[in-house]
Amino acid sequence: MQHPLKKIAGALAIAAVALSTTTAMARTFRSADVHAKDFPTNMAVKFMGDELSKASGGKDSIKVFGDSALGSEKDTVEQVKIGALDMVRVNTAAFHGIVPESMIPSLPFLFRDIEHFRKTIYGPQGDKILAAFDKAGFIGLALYESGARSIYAHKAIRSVADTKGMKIRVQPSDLWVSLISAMGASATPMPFAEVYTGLKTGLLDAAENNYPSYDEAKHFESAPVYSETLHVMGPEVLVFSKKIWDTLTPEQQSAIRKAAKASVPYYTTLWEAKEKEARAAVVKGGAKIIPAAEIDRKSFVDVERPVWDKFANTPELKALVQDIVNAK
Ligand code: GTR
Repeated sequence: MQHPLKKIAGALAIAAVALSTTTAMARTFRSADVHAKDFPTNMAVKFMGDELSKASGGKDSIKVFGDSALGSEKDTVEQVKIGALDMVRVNTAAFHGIVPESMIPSLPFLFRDIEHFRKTIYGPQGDKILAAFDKAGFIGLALYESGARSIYAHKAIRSVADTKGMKIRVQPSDLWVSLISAMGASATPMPFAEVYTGLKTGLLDAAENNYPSYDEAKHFESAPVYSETLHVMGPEVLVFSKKIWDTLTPEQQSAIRKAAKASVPYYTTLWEAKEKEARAAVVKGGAKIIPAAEIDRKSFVDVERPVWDKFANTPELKALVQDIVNAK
């Protein structure tokens, strides 16, 4: 017969295991963003939080901090790296110096159109890019489209010659500096939250972004001509701190991954509507649009091709570029 104490110890051990697998500590994950609360990126992370909350019976949730409240993209990426912050949604540009694969979708004129982008970035090539965040200490959860970026200034830009000598704000990234320098312009790296003042004070002649950011940050007030150069379609990325991830149960980890995946189609619908709405809003606010049909795209493509070779500079990165280019 089993000793009564042994029996109790056995029961306790079983109870402890049950406790550790079913009662992971309830968590509210904090996620940072530079955009306002109602911007599609934040709405997507909020949606993800609701999904996660449902999946965990109300235990796990996400709180979004928008408007650069926790700092610039660079600052918040650093906080996530050391485990001081759980999550962050940034443009892939914020990872160019940390995850080489994140540079690839920012290569100028890489995607033929949005269908080409979706097929690859929401497909196997995007999965490869997300997986690459792991070795840098991040869990890549989702990539979200960001439309195409175009240059805005006081004057129209119709060919690359028009950008000569202009001071153009870029996201802090070597690729971005090279890309704008290749146009013959002078690249000024600066966090997103400072661009409004930079344009207003004349420190900058121009900046570049998609319609929703151009509208949200009111950049059209001082740079009212938006020329559809459509030079980069680099996506947004949502990452989780690997330091914190490793403290979670496998159940929590898979619920987070699942909720992040579910947020992508939700985001895409919001984004499509937002692009149209923002384009109309800037026109209403006084902006003038130079449509893509009036831009000498070839003049830009010709100067930008060397940027591909400079940054896609390993056999693996070159293969990834080729894989995207070849996707039909
Ligand atoms: C936006 C992007 C932001 C930020 C910003 C910028 O399109 O959503 O994450 O990267 O551009 O230019 O700094």
